[in-house]
Amino acid sequence: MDALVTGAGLGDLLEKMRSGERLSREDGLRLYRTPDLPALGYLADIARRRHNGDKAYFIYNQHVNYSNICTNLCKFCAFGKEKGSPLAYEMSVAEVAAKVRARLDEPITEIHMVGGIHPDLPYGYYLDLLRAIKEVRPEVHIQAFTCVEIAHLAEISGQSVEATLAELQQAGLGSLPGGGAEVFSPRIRALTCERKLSGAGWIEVAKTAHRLGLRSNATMLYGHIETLDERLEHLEMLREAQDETNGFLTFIPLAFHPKNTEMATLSRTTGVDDLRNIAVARCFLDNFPHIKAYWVMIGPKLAQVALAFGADDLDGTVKEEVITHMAGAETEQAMASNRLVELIREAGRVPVERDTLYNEIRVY
Ligand code: V47
Repeated sequence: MDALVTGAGLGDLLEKMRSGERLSREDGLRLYRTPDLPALGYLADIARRRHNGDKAYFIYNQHVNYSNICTNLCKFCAFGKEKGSPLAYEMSVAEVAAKVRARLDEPITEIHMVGGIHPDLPYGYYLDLLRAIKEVRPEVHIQAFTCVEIAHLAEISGQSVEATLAELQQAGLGSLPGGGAEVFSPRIRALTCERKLSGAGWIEVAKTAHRLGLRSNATMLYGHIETLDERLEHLEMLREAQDETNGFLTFIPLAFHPKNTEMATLSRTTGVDDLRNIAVARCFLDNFPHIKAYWVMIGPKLAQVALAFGADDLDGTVKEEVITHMAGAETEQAMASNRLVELIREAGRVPVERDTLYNEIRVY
């Protein structure tokens, strides 16, 4: 296998991966550009093994999207709708509580809850959502509100991001999901999501959360109009932030789904690019403990293969995925836990059910 990597002209990077030496942006570009996917996968597997050994993770989680009403209306998003649109919805606190209550007989350990940037829901609504979920399911970990939503909540609460996060934490918030990061480049944000919190703003909210002891995830929405340089700029900003706070748990590359968006003329991502993003992320983000292959976006089959290209996590049961399905995802909206176990085992890894913070719940 070493010969494969040397033959691809990546022998120096093999040395770097083995010694744990940090990759430069130029190294990252070479990895993105190599046509030799098996060589790239081999390099990423060295890094994956160092971080996670034989283990691959999944979680028993439930997604809840309290509202799709959004003032940002990003061009790549099919989920967000203007208030008054026939497809717009918002759930009351009681409705969200009912969604959680309906699955009390399932061993769910995490509620993943995000929504749009709503023009007029009051700050108290968000605190009540957290409190209501905790009342129905006291043990559950609530991973909710992207950095973009947190910045909005700080604005409507009239407080600093830090004070807002502390209050949300008090009401039951356990950690932040990785959405809303998109591509940090100001060029991409101007072209695709001009009203959204800036990349630097996103990083600042994440770092503030980390300083309060709240862990968070990070994502990158790839496969639209971004360049390879812009992908690496994004990864480098995450790596630098992680050097400072060590608060990120996992990185999740999100494959762009064009259907029903304002960018619907673009094609879907390819399998090669999906694997490449996982592998480059695993090689480049040397300070991230986990890399997730989100089966909803790349399909369970490719997510399973991604376990040999740097990923160590398949996300989870999900239960009711909306955001990607509005944009044309053809995957199921939920996955049985025994299927996740089988996918992992067949890939030669030890399946581990984890909680949000990667504590092991059950080793299979
Ligand atoms: O914030 C929006 C992205 C995100 C599209 O933290 C799209 O563990 C693809 O962040 N095609 C939501 N992506 C999903 C997300 C997530 C999912 C699973 C796990 C975690 C985690 C986070 O999806 C949005 C946005 O960045 N998105 N539209 C689209 N058309």
